[in-house]
Amino acid sequence: MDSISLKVTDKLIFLAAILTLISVEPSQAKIETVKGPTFNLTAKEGYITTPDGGAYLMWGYALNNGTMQYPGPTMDVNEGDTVIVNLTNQLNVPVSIVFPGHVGVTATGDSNGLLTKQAEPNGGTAQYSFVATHPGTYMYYSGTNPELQVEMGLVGAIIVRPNIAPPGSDWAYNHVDSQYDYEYLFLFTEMDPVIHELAQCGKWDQIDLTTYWPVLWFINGRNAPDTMMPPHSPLLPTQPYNCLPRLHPADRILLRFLGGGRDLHPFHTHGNNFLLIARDGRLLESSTGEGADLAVSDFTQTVAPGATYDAIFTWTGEKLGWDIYGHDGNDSMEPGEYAPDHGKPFPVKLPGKQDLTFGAFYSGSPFLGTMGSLPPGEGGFNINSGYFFMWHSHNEKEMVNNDIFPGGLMTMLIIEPHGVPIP
Ligand SMILES: [Cu+2]
Repeated sequence: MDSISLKVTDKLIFLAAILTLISVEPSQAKIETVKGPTFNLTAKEGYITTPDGGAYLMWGYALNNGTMQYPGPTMDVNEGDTVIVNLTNQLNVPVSIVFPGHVGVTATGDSNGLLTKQAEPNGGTAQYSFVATHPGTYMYYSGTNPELQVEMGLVGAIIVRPNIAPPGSDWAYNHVDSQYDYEYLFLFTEMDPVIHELAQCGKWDQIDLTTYWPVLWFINGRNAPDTMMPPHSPLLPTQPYNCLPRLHPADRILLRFLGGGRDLHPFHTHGNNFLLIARDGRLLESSTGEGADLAVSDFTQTVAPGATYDAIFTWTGEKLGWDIYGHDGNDSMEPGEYAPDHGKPFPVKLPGKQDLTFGAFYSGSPFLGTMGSLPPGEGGFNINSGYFFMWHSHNEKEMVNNDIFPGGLMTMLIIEPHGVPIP
């Protein structure tokens, strides 16, 4: 859908929640990762919270025997690295890790699982090793009873950095087509709370995975509006990662989409199409060295379970119909300004303020970086007078938290005026 109309009461509750929860300070623009190539993970239990007031028992991969986290730490390695992952198991069932998309994974461990070596319960260990031969976006997750263990939270992302990007330039793959200014992680999962409630009560024998019925949806382990809260919020000690993409006009941002659950998640970017440049850690090229010549422009990416996708998104205000800076013909152009619209007047007479439903994201002006007058008490979140676009699942049942709309697979893209730092 192209616009979301909320009942006024829903909207007020939603905005009040955002204003209460979100710091106006921006989040980081690089995906927060842990540098490898050696990682020590511990499978342990803990609790996460959801915006509807829920708290759920989870299993997660903790870094260096620290706090359980959902999802697991985002591993960051370079092409050619020999990656070593040491797993210690504090749970009371066997666990393991598989690394789809990597070849020649060697594993040692306490026991043989169906897919890989396992760490036995209550202190068992396993070790996995592989050479990261291809740059790209990957996942890791439990290869032991994954239907249950991935649901319980044993899943995370791996980023393999290419080795030929020029110094000071960020590329996702070994080609300039994958160059980006900022990158953002979108690891999608879903949850059936009944499974977690039965687990919390120790009623493992009553868990029926064939009646799986998710009612909570997550980006990087958080549901909207928590997706927009700062990373490492003290309110969410086991959910460290947020998802709040930001860019200036004409910047290129890399979106790393990962299907961590069991359902398809069609993720929709408002504001512009994206260019899908890679799937499952492979550039969409007709032959090696061609670049992303098979890239596809689209407005929704259906993210399949187990799959990963890399997309480049940019935005200039082209075809918006007016100069986003509100320049007259004598001003010099801003970087990334869409030239044919330079000096164009805003074509619409804005409605009277009494006819508008205001909100925290409104700047009071159609022009980027310009704060208009707002009634007392309105605005406040849009401190840079940016443009906000809702990004969300196009499977709109996934935009709730336990049937409470809006929530779930949703966040905001912020177009920031030039000069606003995106760290
Ligand atoms: Cu929409």
